[in-house]
Amino acid sequence: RVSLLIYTGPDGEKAWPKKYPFCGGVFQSPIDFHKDILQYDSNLLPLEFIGYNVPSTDQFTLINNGHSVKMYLSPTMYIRNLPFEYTASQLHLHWGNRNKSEGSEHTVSGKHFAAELHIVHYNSEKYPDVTAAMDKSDGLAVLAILLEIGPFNPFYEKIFRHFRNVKYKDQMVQVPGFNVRELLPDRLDEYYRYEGSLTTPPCYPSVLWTVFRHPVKISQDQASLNTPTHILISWISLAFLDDPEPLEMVDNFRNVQEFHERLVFISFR
Ligand code: SG5
Ligand code: ZN
Repeated sequence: RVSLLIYTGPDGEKAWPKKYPFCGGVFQSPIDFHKDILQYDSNLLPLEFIGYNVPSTDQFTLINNGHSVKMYLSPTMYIRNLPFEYTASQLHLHWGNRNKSEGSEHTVSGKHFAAELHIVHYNSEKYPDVTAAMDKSDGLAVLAILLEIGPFNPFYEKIFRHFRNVKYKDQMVQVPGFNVRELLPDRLDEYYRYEGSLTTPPCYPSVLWTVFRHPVKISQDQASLNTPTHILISWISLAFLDDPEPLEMVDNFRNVQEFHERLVFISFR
């Protein structure tokens, strides 16, 4: 049986620190962005995305590992305008469930968004791969995109349309390359920046977070909220455990963490 990442109940996130001490430590993520902790920083430039326009002749591997689904990115994709050069590793999503449209990890003034996309990068100037980087304080940079319900989003559909083919554990498909920049909001200049952690065990405090201020819209159908007939073809309940007893993977977001004595820097006033 695969080890399931559990968010609620006796083995839920409150119990993570027992096995994973970092989860009870400092610099934890996600957090709530509220005005008392925000500080404008004029040095925060828009990030530059190199190699993000991936030709359709290249492929991304999309895989269901039994507790979530992730898409490996191309090692030719990297970000500039951070303290180091960070190379793309994979992207994944956090979401809620059909009955409530709250699945984001970060919140803004206490408000959740429907879901949150994470694009994980590692410091390729100092470390050979994401595994070597993930427990180092300057190891990772994650971009977070808040998702809300709106019109159909053709760019996210380039991923979502393949989810029906990775419904079960260990299924894998190849996704034709596309411009990953199109998953990001139009405005790249406005974002929250802080030093935090992985939002899942082992919760290493190794992540330089960039959370874009402006959410991106996907449709209700794409999110599958309140549309049980779409369950089979969308990301909301993709992650099944071993057959024959499939279990929906829902509400895979961590609650916001305490943020004492720290500041979030913002690129906007
Ligand atoms: C998800 O979030 C990801 C992890 C990721 C953590 O649990 O899981 C998936 O996408 C399904 C496998 O990614 C992996 O396990 C791939 C190595 O952990 C990492 O990215 C470690 C470097 C935590 O990442 S997050 O803080 O951005 N949420
Ligand atoms: Zn994540």
